[in-house]
Amino acid sequence: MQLVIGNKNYSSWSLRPWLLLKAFDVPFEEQNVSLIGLGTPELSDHLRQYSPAAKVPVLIDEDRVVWDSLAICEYISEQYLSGRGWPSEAGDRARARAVTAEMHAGFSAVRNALPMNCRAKRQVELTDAVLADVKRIDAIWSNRLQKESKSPWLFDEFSIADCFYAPVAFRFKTYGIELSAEALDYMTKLLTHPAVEDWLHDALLEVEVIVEDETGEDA
Ligand SMILES: N[C@@H](CCC(=O)N[C@@H](CS)C(=O)NCC(=O)O)C(=O)O
Repeated sequence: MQLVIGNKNYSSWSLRPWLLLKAFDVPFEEQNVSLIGLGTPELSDHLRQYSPAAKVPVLIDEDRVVWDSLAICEYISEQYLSGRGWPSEAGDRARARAVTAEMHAGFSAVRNALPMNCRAKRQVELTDAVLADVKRIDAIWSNRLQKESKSPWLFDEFSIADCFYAPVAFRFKTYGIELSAEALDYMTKLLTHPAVEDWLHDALLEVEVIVEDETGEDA
């Protein structure tokens, strides 16, 4: 099985399924594609050789091609984890899917204003829209403490929901976003997950610069 991903320093969408595979020790080969030329027809043509959507990540499992980070995580959970990608309790599972969907389909202000850029330390002006997204993410991260198990993760076990918020943890770290103590605790836990540390290690070895994702003043 192969996972095609973009530059580790920048590709937030790629991190999600990569982290799920690594965290659950599912064997796979990684294929790295440069995202230089983001949004250009040339890059789209290049990416179209892997999937019709011309985006990464893409999972290739023998004759199956799965694109879109959420679809890939669902596929991995079904095919390789007997459903363990999601919480086992139905209510938690529904909530995990809901917060994952919020990340997948929303938070566009954070996504646009604070591109993932693992190696950088930056300052940006935060608009009201960004602050509103940050507040909601802080609440999602803090609310996990209301569950009985007191697991450090969003639900009882590390899940797809955590994989979806890992790129946000990198974003908040890069731009020095202020969080509540509870949310900061979660962010620290995510950033010190061994698989997340492995991703960062690889990201820091990269030298390519994607100008479209370089935002803000050096901090
Ligand atoms: N909804 C998709 C979005 C994937 C996406 O936008 N990937 C970006 C890289 S992080 C990409 O491939 N961009 C190439 C381009 O826009 O040309 C997913 O969840 O996988």
